[in-house]
Amino acid sequence: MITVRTPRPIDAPAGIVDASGRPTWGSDLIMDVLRLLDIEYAAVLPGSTYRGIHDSAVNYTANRRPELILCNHEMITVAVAHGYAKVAGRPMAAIVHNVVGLLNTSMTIYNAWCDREPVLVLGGTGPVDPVKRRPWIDWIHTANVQGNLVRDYTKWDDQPSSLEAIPQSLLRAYRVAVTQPAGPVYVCFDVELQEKEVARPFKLPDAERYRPAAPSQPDQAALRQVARLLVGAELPLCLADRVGCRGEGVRALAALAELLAMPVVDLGARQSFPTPHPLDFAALQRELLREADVVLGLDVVDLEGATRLPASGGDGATPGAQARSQKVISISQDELIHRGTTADYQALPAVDLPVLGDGGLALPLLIEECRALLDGGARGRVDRRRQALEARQDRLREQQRRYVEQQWDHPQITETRLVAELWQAVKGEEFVFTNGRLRRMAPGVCEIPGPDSNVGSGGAGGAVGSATGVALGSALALKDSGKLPVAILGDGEFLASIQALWTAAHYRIPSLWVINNNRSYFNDEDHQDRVAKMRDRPPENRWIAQRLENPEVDFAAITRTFGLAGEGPIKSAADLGPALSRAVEAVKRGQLAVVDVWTENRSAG
Ligand SMILES: Cc1ncc(C[n+]2csc(CCOP(=O)(O)OP(=O)(O)O)c2C)c(N)n1
Ligand SMILES: [Mg+2]
Repeated sequence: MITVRTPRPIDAPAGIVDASGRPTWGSDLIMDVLRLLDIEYAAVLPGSTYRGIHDSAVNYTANRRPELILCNHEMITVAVAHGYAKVAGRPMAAIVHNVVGLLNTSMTIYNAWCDREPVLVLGGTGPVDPVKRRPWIDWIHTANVQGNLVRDYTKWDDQPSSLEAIPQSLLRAYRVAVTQPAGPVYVCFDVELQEKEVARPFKLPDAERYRPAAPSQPDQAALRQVARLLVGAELPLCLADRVGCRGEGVRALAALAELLAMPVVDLGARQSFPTPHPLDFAALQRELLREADVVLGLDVVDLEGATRLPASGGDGATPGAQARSQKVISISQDELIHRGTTADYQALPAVDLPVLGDGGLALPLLIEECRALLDGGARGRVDRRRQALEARQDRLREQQRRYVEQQWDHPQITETRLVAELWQAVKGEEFVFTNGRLRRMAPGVCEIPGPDSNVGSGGAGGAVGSATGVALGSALALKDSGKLPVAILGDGEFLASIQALWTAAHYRIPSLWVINNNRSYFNDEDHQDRVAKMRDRPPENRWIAQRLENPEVDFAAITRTFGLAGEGPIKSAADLGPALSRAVEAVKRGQLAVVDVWTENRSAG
């Protein structure tokens, strides 16, 4: 438990702050509405096109709710807001400079879009009126229409053209962003509108009357059909991905799984199904898919991919569930957000029983429906299944233990050993994993007790650039919670937005970041190896323009230049445990700590 409380706010304004509560300028009004929406933070990288908003944030709302969080690249502002939303379950703002700042955010907006997380992206432009523009600079920093730059991967965008339109625009933006499926929105404010005087007293709307609707519950009759299939199944299998919008869904899923003795495969996009649970079978996804007669998909991002089995030859290209006599149920509402621009909607899955709605909300109703159907015969099947699965779980744990053993003493530290040592250092704490594929790196090692201990790893696969900011934003949401945020970052991911350390240092955002430093963009080194072999060319060249060697980056030294705790580079497994323990202590003192671990350059192919 982290006990240190950091003083807040960190950057308190000096001098006269307008505490009148009456907006004088357009941008005061913008801040009033952000207050109404109770936006806690706004991540910023400054720019003159929103200087009005910046002044109001400091001198009108006194840098409190929202408090400005200065970042050093616009992509980090949005990534921070994305990570915050994953933990807090509500949006914060990211405010960015006109065209150039917005263009810098584009990948991380897309990442939040694919993760279906709400972010309130705000920005300035202009002056929109060409007559008011200064030569050159105001022209290159004005777009027609600015929202177009991110329209394809935001849920909505707007550019209010009068003071009266500001509250409506922001209230709608918030509502659209958080309504499920959630996503980022963008609102642009003409510099002139921000700096326009509010001539008459302005009555702010009653935000209560513009609240977002609750997520939609699936149709009860459809759930009754789902229950019939599940209860009648020989082996029902649950593929669980986002499982509704927040952790309650995962908790209800555990109850349903127990009722039916149904194995659960957590696909990892959002919060975790408890890994110590006897029905956690994430490691046996393919094996169980071959056997299951009913598959229940809960908010699965890529259901077609998740139900696909590799051909016996093993290229992964054979169709999955479609080819077998298996009933597939999908509870999801993702279709409501599909667009044609990018294919983040994934391959079209064959589904026997599609159910539209929030998977998390479906579960309590589904439990009731299943209970009502569980007669003697069904109970007998459930009991037999429970016993068989228990034995299987024991075998699985044994296999995982053996795998960890094999990975233990290598000449260089393996990813598995890294995670195992990290687990020893954090298992006594109230931890939250904010990045890192723990199950893949070290199967069976970490015991994630439930959804509140792991934020999941959904998104656009844009970790190079977004992972560090997302981890920082998750830690920001956990600040003062007493919990220990823990991220495992690749060296490539970390280096792409390493300047996030400044924000962590300035705002005293504690977190433990362990760098899985294989001195390479290894994922792609692996690809080069494969393609060279396919072409009968020398795979020995796979390292060129992939390795981060000569010079190797000293992440711990860089970290220390920000006044933060840096450990490493750790090259020997014996040094890892003590370094991690020291780092955990630094985090408890309210600091971010980086542990740079030199891991194995796995041999490709
Ligand atoms: C924005 C972006 N650029 C490039 C990639 C391609 N890519 C995927 S993983 C990866 C390597 C990342 O390196 P690192 O974080 O060190 O992880 P490693 O593969 O070495 O474990 C790259 C370059 C990407 N996914 N996103
Ligand atoms: Mg790497």
